Amino acid sequence: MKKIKYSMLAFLGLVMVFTSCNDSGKKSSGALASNNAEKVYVAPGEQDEFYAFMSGGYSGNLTVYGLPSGRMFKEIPVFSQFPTSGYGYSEETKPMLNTSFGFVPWDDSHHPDISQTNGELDGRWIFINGNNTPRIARISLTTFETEEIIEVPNSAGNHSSSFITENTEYVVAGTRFSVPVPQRDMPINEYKGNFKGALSFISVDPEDGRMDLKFQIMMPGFNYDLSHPGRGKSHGWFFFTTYNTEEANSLLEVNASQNDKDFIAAINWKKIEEYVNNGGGTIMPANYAHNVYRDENHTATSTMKKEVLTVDPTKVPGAVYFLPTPKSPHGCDVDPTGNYIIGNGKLSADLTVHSFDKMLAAIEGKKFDGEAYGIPILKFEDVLAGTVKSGGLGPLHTEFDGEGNAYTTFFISSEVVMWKLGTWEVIDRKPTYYSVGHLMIPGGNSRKPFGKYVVAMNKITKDRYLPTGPELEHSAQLYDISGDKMELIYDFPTHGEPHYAAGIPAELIAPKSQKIYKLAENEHPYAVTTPDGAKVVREGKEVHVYMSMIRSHFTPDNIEGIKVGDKVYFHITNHEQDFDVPHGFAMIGANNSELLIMPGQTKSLVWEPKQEGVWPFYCTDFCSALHQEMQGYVRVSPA
Ligand code: CUK
Ligand code: CUA
Repeated sequence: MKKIKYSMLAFLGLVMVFTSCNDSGKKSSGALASNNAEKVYVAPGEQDEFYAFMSGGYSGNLTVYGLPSGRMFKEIPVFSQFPTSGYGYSEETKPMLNTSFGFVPWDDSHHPDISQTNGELDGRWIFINGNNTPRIARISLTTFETEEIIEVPNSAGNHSSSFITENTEYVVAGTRFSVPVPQRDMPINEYKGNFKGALSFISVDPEDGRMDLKFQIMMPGFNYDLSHPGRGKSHGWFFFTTYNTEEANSLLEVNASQNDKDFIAAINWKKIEEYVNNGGGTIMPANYAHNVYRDENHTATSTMKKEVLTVDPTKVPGAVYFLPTPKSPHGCDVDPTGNYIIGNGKLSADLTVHSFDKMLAAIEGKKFDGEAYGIPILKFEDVLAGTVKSGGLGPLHTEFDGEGNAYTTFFISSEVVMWKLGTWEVIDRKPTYYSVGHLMIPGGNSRKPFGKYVVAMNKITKDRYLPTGPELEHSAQLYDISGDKMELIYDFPTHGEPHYAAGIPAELIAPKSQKIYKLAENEHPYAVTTPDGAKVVREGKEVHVYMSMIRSHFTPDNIEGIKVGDKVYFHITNHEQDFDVPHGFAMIGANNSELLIMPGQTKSLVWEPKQEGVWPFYCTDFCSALHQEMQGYVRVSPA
């Protein structure tokens, strides 16, 4: 039924498009607007066709949207404390935010990527990087909870992350800043030749998704900006854009943009994997946290690791090459066939497309143009597949529709340009409002893109929404790409700063994510699985309240015998077994957070009463007609 509707609309679109040539894009004609409204309209009771997972940028989280409606469904806390659910405040989740720098309850998340099997999205997990305090998180696409966070040592500005190889063998993280390795006190102006750039390969267990930092490649001290795995024929390789190959320690333009060309680093990770499997590499001391949230008892554990396996790339002949790429390339994208590697010089107009086949031929023929720190540099002309004369300015990122077309964002000229792989001709261009960063097509960085929509994530919002003080939420724009040309059909606000997003058909996720934690399987050490099990246990100055909750009562609901100066742990088990019936818990004067406890789950919150009296607590999530009856008191006596 949907198909019929779309083709009819496409026909209408042809008629309507002439009424809409309005460059400001602000006020389309009423007729066009209603046509587009139908394309994004999801009627009451119907559901969206795609999930879109958008990075939260400086919110440190991941937000979940529906496409085409642009409705936000959820904010999943990842690197930031989140009082809405108690993530990072509850005893169970606090360890998730441990790092070698201590408890770090914030980060800057940039690039989500969904796990893959044979180069296609499999919808099991989504990974995202913490850019500031280098971390990679794995989020379950069944529970929509963060299950694991691993810190990346020897990294600083974890930007070239978190991208997935085509069977999720590795989630890969590259450092934006090169730093002294190991970290030490040294003059900053001795950067050149002394700082290192670590590229980290974190293995992913195919069964449970557990991450493990398998090896780090210690590269020359450039900035490693973005990366992309090889696909299909280039599976086994990974490509990283670099800038500041001058190795300047101060990046005023005069310093860092002297070189006409920087590099794309091509890494044959299978070769390096073989090398380390045969005992190659050097174990170095390194402190980093590995935090795992365990499903059986809903409790996180944090382990501090002490060493890491490092690889000097010059010790593995044939594993690493540099591909010269003009003008400080930013985005690095590989097309679904795996042959084309696109590096967009952010200070240029043209897009540079390298050929994987030509790269292999040049390596075979040993046609090098010198070397950098022992790493062979290939000749630009030998690896170049083509140049897209875009007519735009400031190209950043490229996605693919699976039908031979590529879509590239232009930050400076504020547009998305659609072009053809192989002929390099520009097919279409549409303005964005304003200054687009990344874009996303569902599956658009995999071997099997789903086409249909492209979402542009814009850096500047200005006049698109009602003003909300000096800052507006960032703006996403939805383009219909099911026709021959792109058509802007919708604007919607996004939360934090979505740098990148990952989209996937709803049918790959929705059926399995109606998850219920079975009360009978709750192995939390402080769980009470029947209301009779509720109790208050004193251990010196610590008091443990084993509490149960079910519509519409807490057991126990009157607690006495607490003294000022005690440390009271509320361990609360939700006895509901219905989908979507959490209960909340909040205590007056508690200076931490509430808890939101899912059916079958146990969560714990610490409260340290400062004043004597009789203090209430209550359920914060409206759960039944007797929600307001869901309350209790704690009596606090003098110490
Ligand atoms: S990005 Cu992180 S600075 Cu172009 Cu992937 Cu926005
Ligand atoms: Cu339980 Cu409101």
